[in-house]
Amino acid sequence: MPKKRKNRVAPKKAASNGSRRPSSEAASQRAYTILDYRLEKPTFTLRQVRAGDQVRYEVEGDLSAPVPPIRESKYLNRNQCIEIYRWMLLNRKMETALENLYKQGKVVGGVYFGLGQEACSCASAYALRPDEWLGPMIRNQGSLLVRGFSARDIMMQYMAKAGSPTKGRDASSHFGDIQQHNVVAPISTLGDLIPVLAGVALGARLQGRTLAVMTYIGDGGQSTGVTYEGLNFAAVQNLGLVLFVENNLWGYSTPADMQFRVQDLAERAIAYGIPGVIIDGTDACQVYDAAHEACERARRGEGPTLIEAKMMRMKGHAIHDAAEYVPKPLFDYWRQRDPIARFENYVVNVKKWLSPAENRELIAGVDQQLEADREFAVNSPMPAPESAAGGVYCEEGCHEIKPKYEMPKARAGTAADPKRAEAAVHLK
Ligand SMILES: Cc1ncc(C[n+]2csc(CCOP(=O)(O)OP(=O)(O)O)c2C)c(N)n1
Ligand SMILES: [Mg+2]
Repeated sequence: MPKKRKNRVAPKKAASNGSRRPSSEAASQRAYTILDYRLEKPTFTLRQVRAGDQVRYEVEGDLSAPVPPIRESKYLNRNQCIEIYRWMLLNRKMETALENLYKQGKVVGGVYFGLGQEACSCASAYALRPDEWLGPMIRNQGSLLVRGFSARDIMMQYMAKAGSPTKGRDASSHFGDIQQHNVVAPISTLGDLIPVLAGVALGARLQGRTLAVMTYIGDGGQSTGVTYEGLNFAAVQNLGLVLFVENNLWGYSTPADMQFRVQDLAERAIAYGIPGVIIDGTDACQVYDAAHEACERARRGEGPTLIEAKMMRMKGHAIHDAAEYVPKPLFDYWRQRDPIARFENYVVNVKKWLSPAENRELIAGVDQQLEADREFAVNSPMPAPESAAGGVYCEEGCHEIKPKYEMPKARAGTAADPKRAEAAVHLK
C-alpha cells in the first residue's frame, strides 16, 4: 500500500494574511489523508526573477535526485504492460510525425504535443472498459489511440482531410465519437468537459448503469469556475467521474507555483469531499493503478476521484512556442524521467518481459504502422469546396440522428446518498 500522507494543516506558503493558529488549537484541528503513490517527491520550486522589463524563472531546490524505479503495479500483467508501452510509443512517434508534417507545411493550424505525458494519457484511458466514456483534452492524443482512433484519423484531422473525423472542418484534436468509441470531443474552454462528463455519468445512471467516465484538466485549467462546479456536482450526485489533474508544471508560460497555493493539487479533493490521489505521471504503472482504483470506485457507485498526475510538459504550449521561458535544468531533470524510456527499461531490463530483439521488433512494428498511416493521410484528398456547408446544419430529413441513450429506467433520487441513489436505480 502506498503511504498515506497526512495533509498539512498549516499551508506550506504562509497565508496571505500571515495568520497561524496557536498550537493550543492543534488538538481540535481535523486531519485529512491524501494517497500518494510516488516513489520520489521532488521538492524544488520555480521562482520568478524580474530584471527591468525582463521576467525569467529559476529553479530553487535539488535537481540531482536519482531516477526512481517504476512502481510495481498491483493489477497489470505482462501483456497489459507491453500493450501500454506500445500505445505510448505510438503516441510519441505519431506526434513526431505530426511535427514533421507541420514543418513540411502539410498541417493546417498548429500542433499540440503530449511529450512527457504519454504514460498519463495511455495508461489512464487503458483502465476504462469499452462501454465507458472518455473526454480527452488536447494533450491526450494517446488516450484517443487507446480508445480506438487510429494515428491515421489524427493525422488526417491535423491536415484537415476530407476523410478525417471532422471531414476537414476542424484542424486539431477537437473531435470525438459518441457512437462507437464513447469519446466526447475536447472542449477548448478549460474545465467545460468536467460537467459534460458528469452529465454522461448521470445519464448512464438514469439508465440503470453504473460506469466510470474519465476526463482531464491541467494545472492551469483547474482554476476555472466550471472545474469547481462540475466536480462539485459530480461529488454531491455521487457520479462515477475520474478526473485527472495533469500537473505538467506549466499553463502556457505560467509556472504551476504561480497558479495555486496548495502544496499538491490533489488536496483540492478535500474541498469536494472526495478522495484525492497523487501519482508520478511519468510512471505508467502508477497511472494505471490509480485510474483502475478510481474506475472501480465509480463502478461501485461510490462517486468521483481526483487524481493529480505530476509530470512536465516537455515542449512549449503548442508548436509555435519554443518554451524559452522554461529553465534548462528543469528540462534536463524531467528528460531523465522520460515515461517511455523508464517503461521500456522496466519491461525489457527489469522484468525481462521483452528481449532486446523482441523490443526492436515491437518498435519496428509501430514505425511500420505509422508510416502506412502517414502515407495514407498525406495522399488522401482535401474536402471538396462545395462540401463546406454540409454537415454543419441539417436540412430536415437529410439524415436521422439516433439517440444513443434510452429513456430513463430510474428515478434520479438524491444521489448524495449512494444507497438511496442505488435503490432508485434498481427501480424500473
Ligand atoms: C476558460 C479558458 N481560459 C483560457 C483559455 C486559454 N488557454 C488555452 S490552454 C491554456 C493553458 C492551459 O494550461 P493547463 O491547464 O496547465 O494545461 P496544459 O496546456 O499545461 O496541458 C490557456 C490559458 C481557455 N482555453 N479557456
Ligand atoms: Mg499545465
